[in-house]
Amino acid sequence: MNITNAFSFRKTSLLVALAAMSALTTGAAQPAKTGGIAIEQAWTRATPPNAPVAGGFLTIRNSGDRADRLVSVTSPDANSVEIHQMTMDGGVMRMRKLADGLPIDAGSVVMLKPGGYHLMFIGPTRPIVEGGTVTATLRFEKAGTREVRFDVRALGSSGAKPQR
Ligand SMILES: [Cu+2]
Repeated sequence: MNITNAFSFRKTSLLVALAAMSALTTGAAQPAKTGGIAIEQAWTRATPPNAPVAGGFLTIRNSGDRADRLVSVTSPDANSVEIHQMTMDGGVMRMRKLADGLPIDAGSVVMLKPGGYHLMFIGPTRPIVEGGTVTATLRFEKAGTREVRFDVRALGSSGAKPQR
């Protein structure tokens, strides 16, 4: 694919994505509920061109009286999405995939943020640019699936806690 084709393909994808997203709820402005699960403050970070991964951050609130679990995530904007945990290992930050998903206890609020739990968008299928959005479908064991829109913040944006 030459540069001209790559550009027009990306532009078309972006337009299609924008059209599709108008039907979705937004994580930041309108927390939507399914069962006891509410998603808030979903955001990601702009990435340099051809970045292999991008982090996804959000707050999951379980106002119900039963424990739930985020079991899997898919996105049209990435080849795959994993649920990761960042840990300190001998002074080195490492991340690992949570193979069994992320437990969301009854009545709890779980924050996915830089330096902690996060979603990992692996192999973005289009550039993730500031001011844009990334969409994903989160599947919970009990609450079912949720469409979430992640606002794209500036490259290097750290949220509440610096990652570097
Ligand atoms: Cu990760």
